[in-house]
Amino acid sequence: MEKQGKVKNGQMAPTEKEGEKHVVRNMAIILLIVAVAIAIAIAMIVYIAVIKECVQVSLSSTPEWSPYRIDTAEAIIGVTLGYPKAYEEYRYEYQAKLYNMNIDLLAALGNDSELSSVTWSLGKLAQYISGIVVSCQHAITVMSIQPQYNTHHNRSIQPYYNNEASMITMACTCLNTETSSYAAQAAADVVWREIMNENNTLNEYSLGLAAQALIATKNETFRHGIAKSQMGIISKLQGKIPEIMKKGAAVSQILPALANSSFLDIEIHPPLPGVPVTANWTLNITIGVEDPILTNTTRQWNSSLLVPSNATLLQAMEALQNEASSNFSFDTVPTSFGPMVITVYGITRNETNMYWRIMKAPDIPLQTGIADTYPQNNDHYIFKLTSF
Ligand code: B12
Repeated sequence: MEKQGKVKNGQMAPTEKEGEKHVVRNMAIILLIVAVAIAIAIAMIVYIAVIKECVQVSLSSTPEWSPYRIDTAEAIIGVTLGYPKAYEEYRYEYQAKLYNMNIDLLAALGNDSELSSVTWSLGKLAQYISGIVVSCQHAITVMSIQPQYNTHHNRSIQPYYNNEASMITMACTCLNTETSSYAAQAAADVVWREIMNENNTLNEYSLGLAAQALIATKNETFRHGIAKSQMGIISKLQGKIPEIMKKGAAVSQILPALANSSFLDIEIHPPLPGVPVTANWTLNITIGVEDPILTNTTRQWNSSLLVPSNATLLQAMEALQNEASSNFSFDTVPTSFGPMVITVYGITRNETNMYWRIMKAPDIPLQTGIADTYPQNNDHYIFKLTSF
């Protein structure tokens, strides 16, 4: 027979068994809370370790900033948002990337408020938005982006459109007008649905952008979607950080997302102190142009150029182009490998079957592009229009 509970203060007092049950339940709850707290602490340690490894890889591998290196801008944005302490902890490496970046960005916006020139092409909305935010030019219309969204959001959602929806969410959230807020909400819903879709095929880049977009909305209902994207990123980064974090785009899309921030938060970071201008030196260089295909042209320039120490071939070519007496000119397009030469001395290659091959005289093809080649005194380079 079960023991009956005693009457205490007019109420049934719990039996000994019930009392034991209470103690066990309380212990279980306490253990659960401790386990959850430990799990959260471990997750935070893992996140911070991953973020720090990403920052180190990015800072040691991203080329220094120059107006054509939008990938460096992306890396700086990503590192700053993902790990604001980077400025203190990796001061030298960080500053090396920052050279003139802000000034160039503001100058570019001043000359071309929609950053429509080819240098800023490739749909680099990340820079566009950051540029707007950093330079406080909120009045610039991002409305031009909205029609893109309207045309796309009725189609089936491909990962590509998901990236676009993420960027539109951030752009329209940044604008913060009545119409743009509506567009931001609609775009954020697209992003959220794709994240919650168990069969989504988003890679770490798209997951990063998606998380940033949802973070930017500051809408609590997206919290689960944000956490899901972050966990997806962590699992995709496993063992691949050294490879992935070499790309500025990866740093800017992934790091802020892991640190619960978005491109729009760039405005909360105060302007950073400038870096000293590097000393100039004189570089003697010969640059030749050979076009046996379109215009049958051969030209050569022997010059002494004033360039920063350790200048790239790109910087030397800019210096030559800027010399009043030289009629040398060239043009490039941004690519994932940096600026690619498409025009020399007014001759533009036909994209479908030609390129400007760059050789160290007499005929050794360069193994890197003009932004990653460092000429020595008396070097001779040849740009030869070549069919493929
Ligand atoms: C195909 C190819 C080319 C083609 C591209 C044209 C075309 N319609 O396909 C042509 C022949 C033009 C070319 C040229 C050069 N290339 Co190339 N090219 C490649 C290759 C085999 C594949 C690139 C690709 O299609 N990627 C896929 C597409 C989807 O990605 P993408 O980013 O949009 O591709 C574009 C850029 O890669 C760009 N591109 C191609 N090569 C280069 C090189 C540089 C320096 C730049 C800035 C851009 C660039 O053209 C692609 C098409 O638009 C890569 C090797 C590889 N596996 O990556 C080498 C590679 C990128 N090229 C290389 C080099 C060195 C050159 C040249 C500098 C060679 C030279 N001495 O002239 C020139 C560029 C000169 C210039 N004008 O600035 C190196 C770059 C190394 C580096 N870290 O900088 C690579 C990695 C080969 C290697 N391992 O040495 N290339």
